[in-house]
Amino acid sequence: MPALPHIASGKVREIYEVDTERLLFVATDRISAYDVILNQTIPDKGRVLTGLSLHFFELLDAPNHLLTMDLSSVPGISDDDRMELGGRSMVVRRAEVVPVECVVRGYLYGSSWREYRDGGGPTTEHLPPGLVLADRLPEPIFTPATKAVTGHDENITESETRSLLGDDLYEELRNRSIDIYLRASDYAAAKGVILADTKFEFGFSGGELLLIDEVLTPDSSRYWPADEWKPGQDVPSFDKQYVREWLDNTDWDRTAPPPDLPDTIIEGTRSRYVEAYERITGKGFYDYLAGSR
Ligand code: PZK
Repeated sequence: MPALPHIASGKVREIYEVDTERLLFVATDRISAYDVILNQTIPDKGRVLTGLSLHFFELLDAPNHLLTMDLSSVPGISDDDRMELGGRSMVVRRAEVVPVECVVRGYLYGSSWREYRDGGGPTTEHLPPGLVLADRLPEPIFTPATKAVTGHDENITESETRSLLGDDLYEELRNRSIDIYLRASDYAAAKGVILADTKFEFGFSGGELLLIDEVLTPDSSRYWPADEWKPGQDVPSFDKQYVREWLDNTDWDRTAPPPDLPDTIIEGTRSRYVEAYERITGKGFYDYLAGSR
């Protein structure tokens, strides 16, 4: 997109280099479902996610990589780029990425539920017996993962993580991650939303440990409408359930290429993202858009 050196591509995000100290972190409108990138984009999805990250960076007031949303400070951004990138991009402080995904879980779901059901694994070391799918945990647990070669995250034990990072950094990341999870989940609960789990990334810059990447977005977190949560049952996710249900009613085998999404499903998915932004932040999405251009 912009005429800046490209540093990295994620499934739905891109990173460019601004200078030696700064990166441009861009959330695209791409969407993945069942780990496959769909053929269609969801208009405004990247701005919804960036707006949510911005909201939580401001709310949490924890040391983080955000420098500015103002792209006029970035050399090499054309007016066309600014139209395309505005509201979906953050100028961030370049950091040394800690090679561990800091996952915090308050509920038993996803890969952790599967480990638990199948006799235990790295994420279930500290869990009592007798829990059911989607149960609330007695207290939030820190369940780090590493990027595996497959691109899939691989859960690792506490002792593996301590060996990788050292005890001091392990404990710092665990304490910070759980503290942020507790604050964000209390905040979400007041809006009728359960923050089931979330993933943070951290990096070092100038000797300081910073929260980096996106924070508390629906792509990095599992948000549930509180009134749809029932222990023992699957819980529909806020944002992606609608597109998943449409995909489930096709004959798609969940390997690439996925089927094309009809316009009605694209539009329905977009409104669910916008609704998630408005419900979680309590702010109008159109006000965010107006302020971001
Ligand atoms: C960084 N990623 C993951 C995210 C991708 C890859 N502040 C930072 N400093 C240095 N590196 C990173 C960050 C951040 N955030 C994050 N990779 C590098 C990632 C989005 C898209 F392709």
